[in-house]
Amino acid sequence: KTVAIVGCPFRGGQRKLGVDKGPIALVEAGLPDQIKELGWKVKFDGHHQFEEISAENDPPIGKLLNPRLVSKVCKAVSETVGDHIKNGELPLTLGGDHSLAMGTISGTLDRYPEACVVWVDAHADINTPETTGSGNIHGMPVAFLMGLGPTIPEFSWVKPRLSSSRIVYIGLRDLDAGEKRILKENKIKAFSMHEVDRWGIGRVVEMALDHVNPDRDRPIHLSFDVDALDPSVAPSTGTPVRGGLTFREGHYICEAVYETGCLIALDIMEVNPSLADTASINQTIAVGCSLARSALGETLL
Ligand code: DIR
Ligand code: MN
Ligand code: MN
Ligand code: MN
Repeated sequence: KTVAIVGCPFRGGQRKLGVDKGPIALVEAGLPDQIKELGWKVKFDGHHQFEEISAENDPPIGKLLNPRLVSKVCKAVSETVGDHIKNGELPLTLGGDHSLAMGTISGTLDRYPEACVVWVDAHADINTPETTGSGNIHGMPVAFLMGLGPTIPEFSWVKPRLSSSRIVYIGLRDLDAGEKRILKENKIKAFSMHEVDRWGIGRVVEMALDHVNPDRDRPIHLSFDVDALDPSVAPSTGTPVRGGLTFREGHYICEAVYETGCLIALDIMEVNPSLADTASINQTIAVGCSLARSALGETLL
């Protein structure tokens, strides 16, 4: 069993500086060695080097910001993730902003068309190029993966293969009006913080997995945006939203997904080691590492 770390120092899917330093910080904090201690072989040969596309060569397409850059980076990431899965390795992608999941999940679906996605986030990241208010593509990867919204030739490599029944959300609490409509129209299962409060995280994860993976026989791609956690737990992230998951709730999700034995790809996204004081930054980096460890088999006993 081998984990392949895919470090993605990328911030082009949103406007804030610093999230491209997330993967570097997670690795420098010792994540590769921590994963080795869990009994995995770890492959990491440096962070992804992305070719630059200068801003003047990448004007907006409609409202989309940095569209050619995001597309090119995500395409490269999808190939890398797909290759690791083909080699029998479990790709752990470190973001970077969450637009990268367009790449990671495309790579997963290339190898496992039947895979399901557990998306843990304060946000649904399902705006289309038409519904987006911000133009930030990190708010849109799920729409691209599902083929919602208009066709953008620059993103034609993204095959619309993720069906609405194969994704489930946990942790939502900050959706745009268009996103709420899209979730309803497509009958997408979502457990917001309201459901976490009502049922508790144990029942929520069980119901979430029952929905996307009733017989626990489908491969699972876990895409974890650290802003799903409460800002008191993960303060150093680009779009913190109060009322989030506790430290234990976040880790419980990872532990429960690991326990299924179905995890085949993992994303830890939106750690931004520049948006707070040193203590908060270190706290957020540490939590990024411990979420990854929990999803890879670390137990409390
Ligand atoms: C908002 C915020 N829905 C947008 N999305 C964020 O820009 O589309 N996603 N922050 O992580
Ligand atoms: Mn996100
Ligand atoms: Mn988010
Ligand atoms: Mn975000």
